[in-house]
Amino acid sequence: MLFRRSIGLAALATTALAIFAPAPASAQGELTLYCSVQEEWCRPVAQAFERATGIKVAMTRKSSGETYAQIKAETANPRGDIWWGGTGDPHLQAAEENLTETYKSPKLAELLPWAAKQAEQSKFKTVGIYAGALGFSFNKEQLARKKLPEPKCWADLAKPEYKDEVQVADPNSSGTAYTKVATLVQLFGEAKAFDLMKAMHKNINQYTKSGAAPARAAATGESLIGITFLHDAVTQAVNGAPVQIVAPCEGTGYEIGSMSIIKGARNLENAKKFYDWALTPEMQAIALQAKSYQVPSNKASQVPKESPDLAQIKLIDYDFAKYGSSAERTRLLQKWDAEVRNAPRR
Ligand code: S7P
Repeated sequence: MLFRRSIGLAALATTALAIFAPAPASAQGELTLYCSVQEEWCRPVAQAFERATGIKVAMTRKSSGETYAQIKAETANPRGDIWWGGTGDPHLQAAEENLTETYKSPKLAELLPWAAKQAEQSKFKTVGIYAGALGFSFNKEQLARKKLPEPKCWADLAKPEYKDEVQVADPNSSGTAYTKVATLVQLFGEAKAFDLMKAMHKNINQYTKSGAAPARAAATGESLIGITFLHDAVTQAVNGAPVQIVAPCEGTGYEIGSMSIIKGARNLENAKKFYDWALTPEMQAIALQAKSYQVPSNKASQVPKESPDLAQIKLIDYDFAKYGSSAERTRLLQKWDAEVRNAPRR
């Protein structure tokens, strides 16, 4: 996959004016937005869409796995219109299970190949909106105080000297943590990956609900090490936290953050309006205000200078078709619950 830094600022000016023009006087209806990025990014997105269109947005923020489960639970009586953000695997699973609508946005031609491929692969039931690599960060001050060596590799996180020093989310609720499970399986093979996760389990101080929480815990020193997407650790570094960000030495996986229209959406036309808007460079630029440093999917979007340079990271050829399939995601989560979550910690 080709990740590139693209700049198209000049091209944005005209559409930017249209997108951020004052709200039309008359109300244009409603939109129920299920948002799976950080709250700090969800809020300005909802507000900017309201300003641009006059459509009233009811937004709920939940992690990727939780949102997938909610949409599935609401199949008989869908409440959400659009699911924006969150890792691609559960969006692909929702597509396969026919929980999301087919939509070919006129904006698809403006997307980078990895984002358009996500749409083609799902028969246009989801689409890529950003990308980001997985890794970890550690608190440099705590590391020095505890006189511990710098962790550089996935395998280091299983070493006894890091007992109770590692935090990661639960892959059932968190797309980030499921990406970690799928990444380790693809890097090491399933048997070795599960052995590694069982060994790491002894070092885990908490399985959080949200994927980005461990980056905040590493930033404050509540946990020495946090496994997250690298861009979530960059947010902490930009805020001045004493963290070191690590792309693991063995290589790592990545996400294609995605967006899907929910099957049976009550406000389908408004969901399509949001979808088209969310693929524009103007909308994708809101990420920067929210200190979110993923690589955006529109070719003309500016990649923030703070974003981890994916071309410089040893990325695996993540098999989204397999690890985003209903059978594989369900199987791996059950196996993780049985063999890792419930494994002894001593
Ligand atoms: O906004 C940051 C981010 O890491 O959060 C999304 C994530 O799926 C939501 O958190 P969960 O791990 O709790 O599901 C990512 O898609 C996104 O890059």
